[in-house]
Amino acid sequence: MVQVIFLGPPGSGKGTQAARLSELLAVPHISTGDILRTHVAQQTDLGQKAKAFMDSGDLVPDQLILDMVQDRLHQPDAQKGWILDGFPRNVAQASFVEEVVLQQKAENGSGNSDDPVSIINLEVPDEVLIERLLARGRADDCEETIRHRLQVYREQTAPLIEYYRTRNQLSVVNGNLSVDQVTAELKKAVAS
Ligand code: B4P
Repeated sequence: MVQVIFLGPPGSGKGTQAARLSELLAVPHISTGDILRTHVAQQTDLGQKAKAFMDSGDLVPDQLILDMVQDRLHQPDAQKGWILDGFPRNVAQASFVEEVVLQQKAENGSGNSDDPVSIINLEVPDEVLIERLLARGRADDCEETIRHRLQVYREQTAPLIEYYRTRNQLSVVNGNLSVDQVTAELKKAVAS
């Protein structure tokens, strides 16, 4: 069972690389950012609640995110594996993933139940992140919001790096290479 989690700051290439690995490994790419942006575009109740947090660069509250991810992970295509992009982003979300992994392993029987979850941390220097995001120019890619997202990342998401490192689950990949070079490094990290 392929289970991959992408950590890394905003603009580190999580979305870019998760989409490529999803094709290569034939498992769904589940991006919480993309799901939230679809809700915002469709003006659902969740989208209307999430929008202000996303516009300011804050994390959307867990009580909104966890139900959304739960729904997605229960869809049939996610029963054989998944690539999570942008989730977990804090300790509460990481605990939720552990519960899901245990539950899916129990449901899948003993066959591949010992396959480890690959946790990938894409490392890219701040100045490169800011340059990439300004060039992308999404609604939340103005310099003030980018700096706030980086601060939120350092405070809430970066502690997960230590959390996974101490569990020997973490692979660190240099994200400051060409897109193809990063994909090549990721293939090695996921295979090992
Ligand atoms: P996300 O959608 O996750 O966005 P991101 O972290 O900024 O982008 P990512 O790292 O995926 O960068 P990408 O590959 O696109 O989050 C947006 C917002 O949603 C958050 O601020 C938060 O409000 C909310 N949210 C999402 N998940 C949440 C959660 N779990 N809990 C609470 N809130 C949540 O790459 C960026 C750019 O770099 C692209 O233009 C790309 O082309 C370029 N690029 C990529 N790789 C490159 C390379 N190797 N070389 C050169 N350029 C590259």
